[in-house]
Amino acid sequence: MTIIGIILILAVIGLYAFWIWYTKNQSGVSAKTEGEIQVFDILVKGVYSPGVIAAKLGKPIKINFKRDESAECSRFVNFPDFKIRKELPEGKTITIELAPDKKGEFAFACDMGMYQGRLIIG
Ligand SMILES: [Cu+2]
Repeated sequence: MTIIGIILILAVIGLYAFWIWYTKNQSGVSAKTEGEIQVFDILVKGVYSPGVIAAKLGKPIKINFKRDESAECSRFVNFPDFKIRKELPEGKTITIELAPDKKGEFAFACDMGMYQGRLIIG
């Protein structure tokens, strides 16, 4: 096999891995369930990680935000569709409880919109 052949195969594998990663990021990380509750853990450090989360309609949702940084920008998180604005003290885990009554995508963000996330209800 030639070097070019090997490079081509590696490129195809790389593209495939990227595609899987991209698809997962677009469709959202799914919840861990605690009984009937859908639970997500989001780390706030430079970004929301994960930034896209996916839940099912009809079961309550808890999102645990842990802000592991002192950057002023991420101090508050907003869920405009639910009229929620919460402070995230550094180093603490703050839980936000939601009970969406319809399917769709609901954005969440810091006060300035630099940190962006999406909750997908399907
Ligand atoms: Cu901000």
